[in-house]
Amino acid sequence: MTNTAAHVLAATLDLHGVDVAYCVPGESYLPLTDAFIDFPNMQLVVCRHEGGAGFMAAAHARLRNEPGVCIISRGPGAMNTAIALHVAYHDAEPVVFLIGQAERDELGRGALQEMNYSKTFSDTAKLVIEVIDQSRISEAVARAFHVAQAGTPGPVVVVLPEDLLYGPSDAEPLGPRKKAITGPAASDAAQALDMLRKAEKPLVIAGGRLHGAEALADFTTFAEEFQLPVATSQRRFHVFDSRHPNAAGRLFNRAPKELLDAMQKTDLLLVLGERIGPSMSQGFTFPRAPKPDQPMIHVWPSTEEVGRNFQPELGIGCDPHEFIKAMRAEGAGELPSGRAAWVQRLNSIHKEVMNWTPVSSNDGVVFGHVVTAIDKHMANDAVVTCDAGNFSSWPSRFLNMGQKNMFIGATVGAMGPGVPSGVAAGLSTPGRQIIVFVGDGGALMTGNELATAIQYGVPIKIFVSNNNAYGTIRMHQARSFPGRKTATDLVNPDFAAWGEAFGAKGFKIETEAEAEEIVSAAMAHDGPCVIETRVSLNHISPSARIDEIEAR
Ligand SMILES: Cc1ncc(C[n+]2csc(CCOP(=O)(O)OP(=O)(O)O)c2C)c(N)n1
Ligand SMILES: [Mg+2]
Repeated sequence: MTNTAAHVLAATLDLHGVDVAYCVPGESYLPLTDAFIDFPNMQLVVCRHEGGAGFMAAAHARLRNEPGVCIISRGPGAMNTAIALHVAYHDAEPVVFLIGQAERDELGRGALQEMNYSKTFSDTAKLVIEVIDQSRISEAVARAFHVAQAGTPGPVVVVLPEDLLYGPSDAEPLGPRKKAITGPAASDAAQALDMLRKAEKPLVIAGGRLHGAEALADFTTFAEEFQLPVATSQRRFHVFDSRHPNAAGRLFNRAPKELLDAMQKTDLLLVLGERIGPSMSQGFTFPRAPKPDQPMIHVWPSTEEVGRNFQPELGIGCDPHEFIKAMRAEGAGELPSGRAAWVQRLNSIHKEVMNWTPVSSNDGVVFGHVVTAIDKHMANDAVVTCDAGNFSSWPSRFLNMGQKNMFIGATVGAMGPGVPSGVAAGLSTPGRQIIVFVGDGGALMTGNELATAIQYGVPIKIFVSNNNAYGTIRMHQARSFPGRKTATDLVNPDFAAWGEAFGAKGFKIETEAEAEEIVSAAMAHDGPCVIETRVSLNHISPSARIDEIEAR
């Protein structure tokens, strides 16, 4: 039987194990939305903005360690999702974007909503596949899934002309290609082992390519066996338990000086499963680019990447879990006698840094009161999602995380992923507690996806830190242009009422004294909640106050 190309495409998604895809529908791909009806195993989630749909697909990729799927309409829809492509590219998330296109016989005339995706996404997609013939539809989609995951993961765009989707196709639906698992070469493994055994003060910086219960458990055992202190990289805090005695802190944006000073005494950096971006590396200073101050082993699943920005002593382009297995197979042997004390020293600084001494302010609740209350009520497998903004510095610093948790936020610092990622957590890995952190700025960028949460019954808890400002930018103004505040004040809705209008339960925290009780009530509520905190703008982060910055 001859099917439409859209049907073959849907069958190919099905063979790839896709059970949830995120979309905003468009007339440019009607046959594909229709084909989903014949594949009841695949849930097509309808979102409110293509940026939201894209963020959900990227969060799916992180949650499940497999490609997320985002289906959107041509031109305007594609432009709305551009932010998610940018995030997926920088954050190395495998996402397949299926995007509509004008009809083939009109291309080049400036047809309705036509655009050149190869040009537009040349900087934010690993690959743009323009499907030109319906006989090649399954091949194109299978290639997209493969390329999205291979080496450094990232987004792949598949361009689908409208007429092509309606057209007949005899193409055989294709399943996934087996993922190549790469291990370290024997000589590299031997060198790494030697370096790890000899170092007096090694330090592991662990990142988001360490994924899944088995890899993370092996990682913990590896750190214990080899007496390694472990720091986690920006917004990948769950890869090592913050309460473990080998925990050595978090390398979020502007990590505390006392921690960095201690870490910099390391004589061997092992950067494991992280690409080493600007935030985690404190602006390419730790490790320093291009030549790190310390000997460094860099393990990341692409040989191209391990020497691109840095000159590590040893760059290994392999799966980080395979590296761990190779080290554990040989064993730690005899380690320098001072290692335990070194681990303990970093751990004690880490514990100090995570221990918040409560402070108050006369211009609103200091957000630390809310975050420490959340810490007490957070499930050990909760998903925590986060927008960008200074409010995020509180959970980044004070919220404990274990390996069953997952922290999702764009390392590239985009506002907007918080609420959509929370929705994806409920749909891609259902049954978990979902805690979302957003500012008042970010809440009104993509917060409308709360409607999607309500529509699909996702019990998302959205904590809005409301300082009536694009506070981060206000802080930068105080630093660069003291006394000249502009374009950062915001007049906001009542966020608790905003949440209620969608159908969530609204809460408002207006004093620090009520933080604990309201957080407890919201966490106990069996359904979606919006918890607005009227926060201090002045106490913009755990380490910065705007009045102090301005006075300097
Ligand atoms: C999509 C996007 N637009 C703009 C920025 C620049 N930016 C970074 S933080 C910030 C303000 C965030 O405000 P809010 O969400 O209220 O958090 P706050 O900083 O006040 O805690 C802005 C505008 C960005 N990172 N991402
Ligand atoms: Mg704000």
